[in-house]
Amino acid sequence: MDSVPSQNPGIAIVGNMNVGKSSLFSWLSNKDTVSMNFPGTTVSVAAGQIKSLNATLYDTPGIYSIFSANEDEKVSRDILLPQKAFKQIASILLVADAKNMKRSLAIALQYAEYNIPMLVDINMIDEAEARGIKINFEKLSGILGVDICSSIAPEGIGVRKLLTKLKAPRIAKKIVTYPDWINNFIDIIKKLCRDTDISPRVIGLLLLAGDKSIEGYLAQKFGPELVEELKDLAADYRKEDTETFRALIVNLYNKKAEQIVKEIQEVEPPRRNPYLMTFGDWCTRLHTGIPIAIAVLVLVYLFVGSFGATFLVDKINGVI
Ligand SMILES: Nc1nc2c(ncn2[C@@H]2O[C@H](COP(=O)(O)OP(=O)(O)OP(=O)(O)O)[C@@H](O)[C@H]2O)c(=O)[nH]1
Ligand SMILES: [Mg+2]
Repeated sequence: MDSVPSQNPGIAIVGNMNVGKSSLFSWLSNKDTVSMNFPGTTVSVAAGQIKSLNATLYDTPGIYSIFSANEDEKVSRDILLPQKAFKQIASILLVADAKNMKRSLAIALQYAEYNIPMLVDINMIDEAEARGIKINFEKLSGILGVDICSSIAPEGIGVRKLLTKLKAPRIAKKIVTYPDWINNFIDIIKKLCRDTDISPRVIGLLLLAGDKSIEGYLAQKFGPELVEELKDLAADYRKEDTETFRALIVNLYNKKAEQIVKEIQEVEPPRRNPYLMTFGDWCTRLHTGIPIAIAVLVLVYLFVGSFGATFLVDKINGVI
């Protein structure tokens, strides 16, 4: 891999849709943000500066999978390839939704394949807590091999620690196991495509998925002949069409993510008073609810009629 430029590197905020990426972006970057059109698309990407790190931060659209062909999602993946108007991405800030760790980890495992230093921020911890979701951050850090932060983005909670941890993000472990034929194809890529800006593993996976952006990148770097050869080779290895491959590979990430969630997450239903819960149930049932309503009315009558109208009025008259 090419060495990471030390002067004003790029940091990409990535993650699923609606997880709080843009909210965090506004806390992390300075006020002078600009909106930049991503080459070959109608998608705009917000760019801002993180002064303390001397880095440019990019806010990307939400992504379901790096193998999606959707224009918005393509941007969140292709920003990791060298782009003229953008700084080379030296690290990734992956924003996860604490309420939906399976979906968030599935995408984290995919970005891990890029071999670009990554920091995972688990956002929306307020909403997760309200649902009784407890996440073991330390265990997750051990499994993924990266630091884990947490935040409540709209309130800026967790942002300071995030900035500190962004100084030295780590390269994630590669923990998804692929079938042998995929590993064999990746080995060929390792031999044929040297000194690439992203890892040969992800190049191999994207070629098998029929991704046009990676074909364009390789054509520019190694010439169109090699790309045609690699495309034919990918089709031979894959046997099925690219859509079937994408479904297979996304399923692998989802399964691994599900397995991790079982190890790192506990869900405790919010504790409620059992007596109050039983009383609430009685109130909502017809045969118990009506007597309760009558009893409440009688109590109100006794309170207002006997205590208020007789006792209190007599007392007040006595005082006057
Ligand atoms: N309760 C709570 N709400 C949050 C948190 N972070 C973000 N939100 C809310 O979630 C919504 C989506 O936040 P965004 O920052 O736009 O999310 P995004 O990831 O940029 O969304 P896309 O760009 O559409 O993928 C907004 O209404 C935020 O106010 C959080 O930590 N807690
Ligand atoms: Mg956004």
